[in-house]
Amino acid sequence: MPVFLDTTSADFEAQFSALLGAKREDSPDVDDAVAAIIADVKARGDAAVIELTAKFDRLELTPETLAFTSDEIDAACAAVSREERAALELAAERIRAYHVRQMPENAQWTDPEGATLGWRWTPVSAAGLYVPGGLASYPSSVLMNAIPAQVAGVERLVICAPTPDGKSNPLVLMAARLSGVEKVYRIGGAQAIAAMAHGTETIAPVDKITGPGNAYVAAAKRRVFGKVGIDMIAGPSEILVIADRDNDPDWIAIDLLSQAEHDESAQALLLTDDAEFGRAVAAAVERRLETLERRAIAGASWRDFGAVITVRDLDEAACLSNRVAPEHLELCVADPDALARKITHAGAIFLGQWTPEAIGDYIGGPNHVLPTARSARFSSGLGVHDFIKRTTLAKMTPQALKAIGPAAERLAISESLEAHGLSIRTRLDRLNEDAP
Ligand code: HSO
Ligand code: ZN
Repeated sequence: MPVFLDTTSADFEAQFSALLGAKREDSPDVDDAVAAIIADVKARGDAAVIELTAKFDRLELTPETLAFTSDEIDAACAAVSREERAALELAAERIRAYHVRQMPENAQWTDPEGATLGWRWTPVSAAGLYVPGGLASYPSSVLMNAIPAQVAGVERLVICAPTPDGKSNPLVLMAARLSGVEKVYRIGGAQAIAAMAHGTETIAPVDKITGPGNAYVAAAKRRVFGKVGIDMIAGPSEILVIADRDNDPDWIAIDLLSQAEHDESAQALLLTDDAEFGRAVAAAVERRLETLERRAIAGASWRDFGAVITVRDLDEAACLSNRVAPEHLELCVADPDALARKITHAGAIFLGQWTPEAIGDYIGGPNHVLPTARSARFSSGLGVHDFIKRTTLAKMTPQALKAIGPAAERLAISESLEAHGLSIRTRLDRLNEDAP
């Protein structure tokens, strides 16, 4: 059973704080092992990657077989059913259309002093995407990571996807092909992150690494940060649903379970202004859990971290939701647009009862790589911004330098940086000499 809270009860604050502060993930300390793997790959390149892959994935590779060949990818694509291909293509198209609109504009203007200023966006040259093996090998995540990079104009995009015992996921390869990925390497773990960050004889280094992974991958991403850029360190999935009584309890129940089934540490929360409706949803969850394929995972998540919270009204629900800053927020209420205006911290908002969160996981268009663990307070989901950087521009005319240079010189002198001051003064002096 999840916890049942009521904002009118005296101990609500304590219970809610406990819910917010619950440590959902015990991250094993793998940092020493990861440091050793990275050092090994740095020192021995391909040989280290190949040895580690044999050890961890029981797969014997050579420098020639590190990456899938184009023929192998063709064969994998041919194994994908027509329906799956069509679904993946529609998803790719919609995700692309959304992210194209995300591209920010360059800017340039001339201010009253005559200084021309601005900025210009340029893509990173090469990006590497990590795709986990096993249970969490999601083709949809390939699209969500690769397409923003492609839209941003990243020239070289590669994937590392472990294939334990040589088993690969054809849909992952198909998604890679649909999103302009140049090479897919069949390697994983910290060794894959190290190879992408530092490069080996056959794997060219990239500038930015994105994508989810296990504790080893997360630790490796933290360690290579600085040498390369990384996206976020994603935690277990979360969903918060705000629903009024005019919903089918079963719909809400299954929405909660849709994120609970990702991980035993996932968190699903329901906020409702009707206690009876809350109990009906909880009962529907139990019914669904009797048959759901992933009932062991979803059930554990719901039991350990789930909650049904009765609120006084929807305004209070919005306030509490903002304190949670959930990864996903569903607004199943009569006027979802009005309620959405009160939401200040959430990774993604799904408005109205016809917008289940799962639409956003696959096909809506927005990205499904979103901030977890309350980090929506200060960060956003993956997008084209993660693959571009801003270069600032400044151009002075003699008049502009004359107008604003003396203040710069003054500050340089105050900072005891003589050459700084002189680089301005010499020019100002010339302008004064040249003046009639
Ligand atoms: N909901 C997950 C992403 C995903 N769902 C992939 C299905 N496949 C991110 O929180
Ligand atoms: Zn999901």
